[in-house]
Amino acid sequence: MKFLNKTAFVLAGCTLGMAHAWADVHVTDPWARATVPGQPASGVFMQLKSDTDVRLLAAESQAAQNVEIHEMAMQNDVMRMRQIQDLALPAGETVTLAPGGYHIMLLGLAQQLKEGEHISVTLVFEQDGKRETQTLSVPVRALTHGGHGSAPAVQGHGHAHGAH
Ligand SMILES: [Cu+2]
Repeated sequence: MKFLNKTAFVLAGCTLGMAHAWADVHVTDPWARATVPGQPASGVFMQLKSDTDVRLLAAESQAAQNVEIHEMAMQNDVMRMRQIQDLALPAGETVTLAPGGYHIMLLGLAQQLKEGEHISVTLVFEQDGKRETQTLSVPVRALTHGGHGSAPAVQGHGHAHGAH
């Protein structure tokens, strides 16, 4: 009896979940970092919050040849970035993509990203094996740094780590 009750409860939960067809992922304050001429890569940042458990699987943009999801992590006392397969968005939690942390990496930029312009970035989410996309108009902003201009580009494997 106890078992049956529990089953009924779980089923009810599923039905409720299906009622609001798909995850509502709220995107707050998206921005892409402005680049200097010839700079091959840049990052896109934002805050993501989903009502249900969702994963960010990928991102796409006309602005770059390749778009990857990256994280920054300490490795032998050096901050390095690496590609991750996906980024979990636990229900109700705000996940921040910011310089020095998770970011969407634009590799092979089609052109310079200038402050004030917008680029189109499509996010691909997955929930229960289903995919949904959300396309954002992302403003380009310069990083307000204390120093002069952008950090020098350090050659990593393929792209400039200094661009972060
Ligand atoms: Cu990166």
